[in-house]
Amino acid sequence: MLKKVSVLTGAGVSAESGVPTFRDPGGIWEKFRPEQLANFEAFMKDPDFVWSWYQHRREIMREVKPNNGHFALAEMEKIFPSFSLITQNIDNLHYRAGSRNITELHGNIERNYCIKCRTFFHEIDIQEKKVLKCTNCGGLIRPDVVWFGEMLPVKELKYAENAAADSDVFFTIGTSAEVYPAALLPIIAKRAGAYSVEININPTVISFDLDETLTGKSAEILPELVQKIKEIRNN
Ligand code: BJW
Ligand code: ZN
Repeated sequence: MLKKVSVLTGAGVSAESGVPTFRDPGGIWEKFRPEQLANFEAFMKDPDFVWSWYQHRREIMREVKPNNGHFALAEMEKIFPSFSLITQNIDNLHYRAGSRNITELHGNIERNYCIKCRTFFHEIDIQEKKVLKCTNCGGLIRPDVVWFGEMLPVKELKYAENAAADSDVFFTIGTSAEVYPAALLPIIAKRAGAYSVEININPTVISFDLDETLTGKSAEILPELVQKIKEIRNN
């Protein structure tokens, strides 16, 4: 019996909720290149601009709801004795769908901290288009997300690498697998002997390295998959 199942998700999982992806046509990076916005230098150069972009995305993320793909993953957590959900997403939708064992590799847009004294700020007025200043020290407040050139959170990355290496089955869902080190996780899992499955609407740079690719929308494929797993387990 399959005991250890791990999943890596990316922006595609939230696409059907209405959250734009990064690298698809119509995605975020069509208007703004990542190096313009998702790095610390850009923030220091024009904090109000980068801040207003995150405020815009907070607005979107507060309006949207988890989709059937998120809910199916939350159900899978209840089915398998060991289930790790590793996400690159910062949008909280896995949590809102009921998943609990979540490892966030790229942070969370609802958390923010002062770049000087590291005080955290969770309640952000989304109307505020200019960057907020720390009430303790006056430092700039930034979102607690991982920008290019920044280290991923050490504990989370270690957990993800161990889970990948220890999986019987590893799912890679809705990610272009172009951003490292997250993109290495499916490869770590495959090399360690996991049955590696990708779910995506398009082929990706890692498709040929994996055992199986299920082509289609995660919000459609994942509920069908959960249904099948339940049928197999009931027989
Ligand atoms: C659907 C669907 C549907 C659509 N159903 N599917 C090794 C080689 C080269 C470079 C590097 C390297 N190691 C590190 C680097 C540098 C860099 C990097 O990876 N660069 C690459 C671009 C080459 N990495 C870093 O800098 C990382 N830090 C690091 O490595 O630290 C150590 C270090 C420091 C300094 C020097 C060297 C090492 C940090 C990476 C941080 C990434 N941050 C972002 C922004 C987060 C905050 C924010 O949101 O604003 O994270 S970038 C962005 O990309 C975001 C995402 O989490 C991440 C991945 O994107 P994702 O989720 O895959 O989205 P898309 O749009 O790319 O793909 C969507 C997919 O869904 C597509 O495939 C669609 O087909 C599919 N899809 N609808 C199913 N309905
Ligand atoms: Zn401060």
